Amino acid sequence: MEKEIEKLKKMIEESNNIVFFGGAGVSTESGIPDFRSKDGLYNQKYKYPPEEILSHTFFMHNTKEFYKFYREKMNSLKYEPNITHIKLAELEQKGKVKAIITQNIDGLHQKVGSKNVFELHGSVLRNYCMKCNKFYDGKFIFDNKDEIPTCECGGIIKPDVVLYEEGLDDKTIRNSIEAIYNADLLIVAGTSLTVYPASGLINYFRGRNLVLINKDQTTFDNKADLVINQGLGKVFKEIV
Ligand code: CNA
Repeated sequence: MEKEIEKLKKMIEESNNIVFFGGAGVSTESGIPDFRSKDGLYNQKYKYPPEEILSHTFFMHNTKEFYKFYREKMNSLKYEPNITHIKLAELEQKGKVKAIITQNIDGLHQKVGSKNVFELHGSVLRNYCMKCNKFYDGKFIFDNKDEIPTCECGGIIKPDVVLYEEGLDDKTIRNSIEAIYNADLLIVAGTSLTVYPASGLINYFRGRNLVLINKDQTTFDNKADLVINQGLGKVFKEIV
């Protein structure tokens, strides 16, 4: 592991256009469970499978049940950024990291000061009325005592989160592809790379080094120049 981290440090030193592509594993050390680890949400028992609850159809037809799960499991306001978020923000400040592309919806990269963050799956911190489009912040949704949060116009409020069956935002995808295409070092971390189309974006990488950091193996490991099967905190605390 030491040798691998030394290798990563050297790659970071030699690179001036790093892009970080992350998933739920980036925030597990903040206390937010991921989906597919053994203690992730998909391995816990609910009345409905989480994939079903987090779908557009379920939101439209079982809004009350959706919000019950969503408030219990998706409230990132309670959590703080960890060492990985912090180090990435520092690397951006130094001009090394040019973009963070995240599948996370928790807003923790921005909370610690990262600026160029592309949120492929949206954010729990943004919510809009489905009727008049009025904006509501995360606190409004998570602190709301109503079973279904409703706008002053009477419309139902929906999180700006990409649910299953919904498409990704075009501009976010274009920006992400451009960032990945121009990167000389792509660090892919804390993602099982099983959610499409997000995971397909890393195929646009043309740069020198592709690094994969994940506790478990992924199907992309054989494409990488360096694979580190380790917790992210352990790795990033070594990165200056
Ligand atoms: P996933 O499928 O749950 O995979 C997470 C991966 O991270 C797994 O392969 C784990 O082995 C790995 N992992 C977990 N903890 C660590 C760690 N400390 N260090 C290194 N690796 C670790 O999650 P993906 O992001 O791949 O799937 C995409 C979904 C998950 C997106 O739609 C997200 O919106 C969704 N999600 C987001 C959050 C969040 O915003 N924090 C939480 C849970 C799920």
